[in-house]
Amino acid sequence: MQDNLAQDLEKIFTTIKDSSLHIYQILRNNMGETTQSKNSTGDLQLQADVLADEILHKAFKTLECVKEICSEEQEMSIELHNNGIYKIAYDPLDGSSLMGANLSVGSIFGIYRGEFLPKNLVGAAYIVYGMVVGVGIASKLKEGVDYFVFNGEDFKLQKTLFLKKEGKLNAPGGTQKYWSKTHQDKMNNLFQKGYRLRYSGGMVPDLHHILIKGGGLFSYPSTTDAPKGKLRMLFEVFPFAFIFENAGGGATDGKQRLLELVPNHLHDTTPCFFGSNKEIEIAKR
Ligand code: AFP
Repeated sequence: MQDNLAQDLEKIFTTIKDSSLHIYQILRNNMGETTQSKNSTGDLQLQADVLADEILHKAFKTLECVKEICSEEQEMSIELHNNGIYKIAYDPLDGSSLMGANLSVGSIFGIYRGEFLPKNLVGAAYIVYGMVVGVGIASKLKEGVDYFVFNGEDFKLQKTLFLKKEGKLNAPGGTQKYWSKTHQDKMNNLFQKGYRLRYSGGMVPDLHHILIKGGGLFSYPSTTDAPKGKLRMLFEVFPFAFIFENAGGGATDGKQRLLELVPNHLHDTTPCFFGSNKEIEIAKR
């Protein structure tokens, strides 16, 4: 199949925008419902998770250029078109445990040309379901993160987001009781400098908040209860690492660039820090 990256990404991003409206409808109809089924890592699946995954699977199947998909809700990846070029890894509904509280949740997408390796990422996107539906899009062909908002008729480009050198927000994930002393000191250091605590427990709104405000740090470190971190490389960490670097910031596991990591398994996790460059330097210390 002819590889025309700009056109193919346009089709994939349009499909993500269209799907966001169907998923938003489900969130409004099925708030907080659970099913008996469990996902591949044993989490109880909420009705909305299952339905969001089905919507995206069907939507990506309409694109000949998509070879394979890998969903956080499925154990294995699924082949869609033998002659396809791109592989899409996605978390159909991230933060579903926050739905009962009516807090914002999101979807996350990584678009790989070739194997599911960070060096093959050609684009990434997130959907944030809040008081409006917002879609952030990053492409290998363009700097910045294009942020679109649905205005009731169509998606309007609201702003192209870039990170400044430093920010004022600190979003420290994970159970503090299980943080290492080093991590505890890093977080205290930021708060002593006057950083504001902004953490909802939803990766998508928490990271979008830092992008919209132009800077800060989000962390989900290695903890004694989750030594390899909690967030998954393929569908959560690599897409947002791509997005933050596209916005002029950085993304590290505390030692190296997240986009240099190599997963051994589709559902591998990693400690992760995303932010503007000054905060990433602090995270690496
Ligand atoms: P759920 O999908 O179970 O709600 O978890 C959300 C999440 O994967 C991610 O969105 C958050 O950043 C992270 O977990 C929050 O984890 P902690 O509650 O341990 O900080």
